Amino acid sequence: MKRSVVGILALSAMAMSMGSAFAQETAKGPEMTAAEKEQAKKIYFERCAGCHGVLRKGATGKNLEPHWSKKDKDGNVTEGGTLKLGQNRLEKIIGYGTDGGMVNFDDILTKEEISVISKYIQNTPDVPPEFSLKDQLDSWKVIVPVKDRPTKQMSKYNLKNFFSVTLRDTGEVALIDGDTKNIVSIVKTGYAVHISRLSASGRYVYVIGRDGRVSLIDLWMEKPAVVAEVKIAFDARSIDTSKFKGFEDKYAIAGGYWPPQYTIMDGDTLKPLKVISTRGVTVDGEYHPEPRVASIVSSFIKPEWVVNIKETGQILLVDYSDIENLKTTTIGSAKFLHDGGWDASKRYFLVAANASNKIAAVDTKTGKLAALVDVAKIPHPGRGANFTHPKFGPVWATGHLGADVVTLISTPSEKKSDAKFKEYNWKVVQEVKHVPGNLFVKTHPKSRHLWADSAQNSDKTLAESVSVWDMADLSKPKRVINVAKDSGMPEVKATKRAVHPEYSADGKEVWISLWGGKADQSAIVVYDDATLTVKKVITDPKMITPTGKFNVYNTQHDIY
Ligand code: DHE
Repeated sequence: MKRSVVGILALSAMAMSMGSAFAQETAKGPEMTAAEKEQAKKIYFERCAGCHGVLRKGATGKNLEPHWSKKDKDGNVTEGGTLKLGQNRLEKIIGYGTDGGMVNFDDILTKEEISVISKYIQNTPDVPPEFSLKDQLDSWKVIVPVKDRPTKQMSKYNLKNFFSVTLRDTGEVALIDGDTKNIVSIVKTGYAVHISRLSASGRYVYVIGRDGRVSLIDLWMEKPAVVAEVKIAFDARSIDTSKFKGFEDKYAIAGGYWPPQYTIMDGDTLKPLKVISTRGVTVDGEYHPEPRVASIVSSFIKPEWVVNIKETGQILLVDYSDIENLKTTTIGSAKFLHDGGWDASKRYFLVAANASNKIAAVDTKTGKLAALVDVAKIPHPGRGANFTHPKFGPVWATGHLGADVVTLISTPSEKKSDAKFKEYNWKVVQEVKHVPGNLFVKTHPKSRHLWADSAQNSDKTLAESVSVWDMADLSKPKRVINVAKDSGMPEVKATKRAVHPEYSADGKEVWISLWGGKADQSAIVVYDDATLTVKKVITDPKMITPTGKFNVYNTQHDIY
């Protein structure tokens, strides 16, 4: 209870600080009281900005500007902005969702909240302030200086099999020992941490909150704890570290949604060193004021980060060998870049251009676009899944939010024995039947199974279940596992979304989160990958809204 109050206060403070520099409203939307506006601003940040953008120009979600309109080739208006849609229609869309991929919010927001947010989006968008290097330095805190940190691991844990687990709505991360399944430590972080990434050495966990707060966790301490913190943006999703030989643990990089920029930091203190704006021109040649930083990954081939810019569709290769004289290669791909992962060789990074229904593959060796592959509606791979297909050789898999297939794309391999598969490279070689609403797919080099959730499916039973295929014979029927039932937790009205399969370090277990209501005790269900039976249900009163889970070894080495 105490924790969630603190979280709400922090958010309100942030919403207020953003509010101080907001522009005057110009659209004549419905009248709102100051209290309603504050309430709506917070809801918009927490629930809407991720898909629709702070300036509401649209990305994964539609444009939500009051006066926006879409015209056909004859100049007839085919779709209108929020003012044209009006209060009643907006309330229905927000409450019940749409076939176009908008999820329903009637189980998350009250009727009154839906009414307030519907009014808010008929008014001109607020423009939040910028966040400079100085602002970032002012927020920077080294809690345990490097000289006071351990020089070797102080505990006896098998750190390789630790899991960093996002407790979304409490603004915390749980560190769980994968061998015993005990929660070793719960650390306070930014709001709704999005991802955890590991330093090259596997010693540090870097996490980023949606509120842009980066926390550095030192696993070598007797009880792992946060040793440094910095705020790099008001709204953010991505983080990674420098992994190229000679730069291990030297730098970290985090990407902002608002302001649209990325920050390069010291790896072991998080001191912000350099801020680079991503505002610029889309692949269609139009200026965009809010090109947000989506996924970031560290190359193993060069001292470079692959930084994917959502709205412009530009993939940046940022060379960190000399950050004073930063060199960046800009590769045009397709708009609305989101999440992605490496192919099996770790030479190609495949990223979903989700609202373009494409996967872009960048060759990090040549620094060029290798392919732009058409896939089904709204691909959402997480980091994807790599395996050797019996007929088509090495493939990378992505699921979809808007379509009922898991798509397999053939990826190049330099192995002589794979030369026969070259003709398939960068082609969709198979679409495996699934259901819409799939967020994450996962496998492991030692496994014969491919796992996929369906967490965003509108059917409660499907959202609470995962599907598993035998990769040796994908024509065999998939096994559908009801994770909520397997957990033995009491049935409640709110959907407990089964989300984000993650393997243990040895590839023998698969962990699935049950993402329940924001006040409900929830669980992680651990399956034996060979038998597909429950091995353990990890639950605790503090286990609230677990979502992403990141196994230390697999995340450190990009194994998926
Ligand atoms: Fe995510 C990855 C953005 C909603 C859980 N998510 C990512 C990445 C981006 C992103 C850019 C890639 C980061 C990287 O690799 O560097 N996510 C967004 C959004 O903009 C969006 C659609 C809306 C929002 O408001 O945030 C969104 N994401 C969600 C959720 O609602 C999820 C399911 C639950 C949660 O915790 O919020 C969620 N996203 C995740 C997870 C990953 C992720 C677990 C990392 C997957 C991995 O295995 O690497």
